[in-house]
Amino acid sequence: MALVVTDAVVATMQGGTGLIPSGAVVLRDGRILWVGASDRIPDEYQDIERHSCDGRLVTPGLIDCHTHAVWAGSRAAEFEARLNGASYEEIARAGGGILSTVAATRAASESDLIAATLPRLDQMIASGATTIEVKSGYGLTVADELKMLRAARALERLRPIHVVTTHLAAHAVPPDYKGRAADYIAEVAIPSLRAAHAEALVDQVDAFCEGIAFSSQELAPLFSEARGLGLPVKLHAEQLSDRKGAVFAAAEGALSCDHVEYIGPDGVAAMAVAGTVAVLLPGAFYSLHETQLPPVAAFRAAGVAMAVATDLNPGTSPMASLPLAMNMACTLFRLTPAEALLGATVQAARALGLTDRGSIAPGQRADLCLWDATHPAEIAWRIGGPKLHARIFGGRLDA
Ligand code: DI6
Ligand code: FE
Repeated sequence: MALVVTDAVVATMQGGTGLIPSGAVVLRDGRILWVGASDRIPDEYQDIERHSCDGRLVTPGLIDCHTHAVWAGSRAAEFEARLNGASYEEIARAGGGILSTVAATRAASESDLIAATLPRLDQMIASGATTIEVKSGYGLTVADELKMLRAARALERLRPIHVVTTHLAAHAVPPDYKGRAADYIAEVAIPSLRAAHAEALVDQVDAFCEGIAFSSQELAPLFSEARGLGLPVKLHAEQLSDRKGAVFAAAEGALSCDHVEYIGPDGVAAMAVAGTVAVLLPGAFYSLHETQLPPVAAFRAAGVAMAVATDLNPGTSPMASLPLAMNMACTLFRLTPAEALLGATVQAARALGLTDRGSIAPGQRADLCLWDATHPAEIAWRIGGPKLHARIFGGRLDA
């Protein structure tokens, strides 16, 4: 299988957007072989089938590095309650919020969960995603966490998408462990991680470090278990308050700290030293009517890479479109359009510990997006993004 994409505005995402105004990309056997000017395609590739982009923008396939895409049930009533004055934390403490999705997810079978997820997955694909991360965290028993991870793994067999699975049993303390968070970690989170790893269901480990969830002290045994299993860690840190989660996670060598609106200078410095990526999730900020902005200028000054993701979930970010998240990252957080696109490609790959995708360069996976656009800034500029003209997944055009 080989294909040459020609007459494209190619955003290679190497050294910024790395724009090639009239570019071509040679693909073979699921990999990128060559990228350069359309009139410089080497002779050895002259016989390969060509697809003209007629001047359209081509980017790497987008990478959504933070989603809770698998869930059952609805949170529309909670949305209304919040508009009537209840806060996200009040609802959570009263047993709603994440725990209401837990009840619905426990009641669903694996195939129910897959069926509920596919329409959301199709929206992500239609918006340009070629790799997505999917977390567990709405099961909170060993069996239900495994069921979620199996459903997440199944998605890859049903659609042209790469799925990175994340164990997030430390998302909330279930009612039967109320006030016993450390026991929950020991009796459910760690055993479910071991079982998921034994079944090859888990690629990385995440947790929610927050007043309504877990402290870093409670999470330490889980992260050390992850290390023992050779699994990378990441953390929902400083979303609603500064719990010093980023300092803890960076010291554990975390791939990313996510949300980070309330992070302090100590957290930023720790992330810079560890090379931990800041994953910005403007959909949750928007939905929760947050006013505390993530310290974008401090991340830039410290050289902390910033990724952008949807945080697709029923509570705080019912949003499947990465281009919309990129628009929000620019409008709400003041990222530049180039930073937002880097955030959904190069930096998102880093946040997942993946080196084989995120840019258009020889050796990278042949996952590309062809947009009805002519400049990379258009993806973030248009609210919801320009139309995806076609998608190339594993070197195959699936227009
Ligand atoms: N922070 C979030 O924004 C999501 N999880 C988390 O730890 C929200 C999940 C939910 O409300 O269902
Ligand atoms: Fe999240």
